[in-house]
Amino acid sequence: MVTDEVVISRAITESYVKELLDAMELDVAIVGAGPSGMAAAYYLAKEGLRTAIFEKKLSVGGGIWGGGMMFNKIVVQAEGKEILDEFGISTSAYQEGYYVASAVELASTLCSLAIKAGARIFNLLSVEDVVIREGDRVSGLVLNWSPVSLANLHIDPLALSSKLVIDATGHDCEICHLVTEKVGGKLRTATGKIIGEKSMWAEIGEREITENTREVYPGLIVAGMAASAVFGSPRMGPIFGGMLLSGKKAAQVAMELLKQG
Ligand code: 48F
Repeated sequence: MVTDEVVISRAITESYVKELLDAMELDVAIVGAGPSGMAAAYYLAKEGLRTAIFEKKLSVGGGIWGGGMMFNKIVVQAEGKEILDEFGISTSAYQEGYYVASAVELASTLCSLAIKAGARIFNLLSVEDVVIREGDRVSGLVLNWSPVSLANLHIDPLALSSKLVIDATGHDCEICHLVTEKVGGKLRTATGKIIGEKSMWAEIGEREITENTREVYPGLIVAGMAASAVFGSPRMGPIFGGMLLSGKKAAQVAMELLKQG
C-alpha cells in the first residue's frame, strides 16, 4: 500500500475548492446549520435546488446537541413528530401530544439527510456581510473563515451570489441585523426593525413560528429562532417541532419565490 501525503493533500484541496466554486452561484444560501437551517436545506436540496449552508462553528447542529440544559433529549408535539417520522428519527410518547427524541440522533440524522439530498454544508465559515443588488435586494453573502475574526486578523472576505438567503442564525438573527444596521433596510415587521425575542412561552412561541417564517426583506427569508426574534415572539425552549416546521416552511416560501422569478 502506497500512502502519499501530497496526494492526500491534493485530494482535499481540489475537492474542497471545487465545492466552494460550485457554491458561488446558488439558488438558496442558508446561514446557520441549526435545526431550522438544516431542515430547510434538506427540503430545498430534495427538490434539486442549488443549496448550501454556511456555519460559523466547527460542528453543525446549533442548539440541538444540548437538548434542555444539557440533558440531551428534545421534545416535539404531534406536528413535529410527523417530521421526525419522515426523517426516520425514533421518538417515544411521553404523554398525549408530547414525544421525546435523542438530541444527538436529531442533529446527526438531519445533517446526513441534508447532505444526502444534495445540500452542501460549509462549516467554519462565518457570514459577515450581505451583498445588495437591484436597489435593495439581498443577493449574496460575504464570507470569511471563522478563525479570522477569532484571531482578530485583518483579512478581507470573499463573496458569493444567491437568488435567496435564509437567515437561520438562531436567537441572534445576525443577517437581519446586518440588513437593518449596515444596509439601513426596513424589515417587513410591525416596526420595520427587529422587534426582539420575548420571554419563554412554549405554546405561543411554537404557534407563531411558522407564521413568522417568511420573506422579511427582498431576497431574505427568516427561519427558526431568528424568525421569532425578528417578529417579537416568545422563545420556546427545548421543544423542537417548531424549528423543523419553520425550516420546512422556509423551503416552501423559497420555492414559491423562485417560481415567481
Ligand atoms: O441557534 P440554532 O440552533 O438556530 P435555530 O435553527 O434553532 C434554535 C434551537 O437550536 C434552540 C431553540 C429551540 O426552541 O430555541 O435554540 O433557530 O443555530 C443557529 C446556527 O447559526 C450559526 C450558529 O453557529 C448556529 O450553529 N450562525 C450564527 N451566526 C452565523 C452562523 C453567521 N454569521 N455565520 C455563520 N453561521
